[in-house]
Amino acid sequence: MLEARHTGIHRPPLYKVLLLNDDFTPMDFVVLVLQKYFGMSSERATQIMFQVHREGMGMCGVFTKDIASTKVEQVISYARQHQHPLACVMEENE
Ligand code: TYC
Repeated sequence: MLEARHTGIHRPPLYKVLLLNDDFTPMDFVVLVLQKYFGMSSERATQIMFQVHREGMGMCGVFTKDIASTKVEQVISYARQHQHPLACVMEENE
């Protein structure tokens, strides 16, 4: 049988994109970011924003490496354009 370990064919590693809490970025800006870059409804975006606000961190989605790093760049660049310190990182999805 052809197994992945023999063929060298594997699923691409996936990466979580995470938002981190801070004391300065306005709540409505975070909701807007989640809608604009992650296609969330305003209800879902509000849930995730409050989760980040309460727990310190929350997941925006899981993507391949290139897509995840593009999302992180877009979020950070948009936040800086608006002078907000919002932090967004990616992490390998074990
Ligand atoms: N803690 C922020 C406030 O009280 C809101 C916030 C939520 C900021 C999520 C960042 O990723 C974040 N205005």
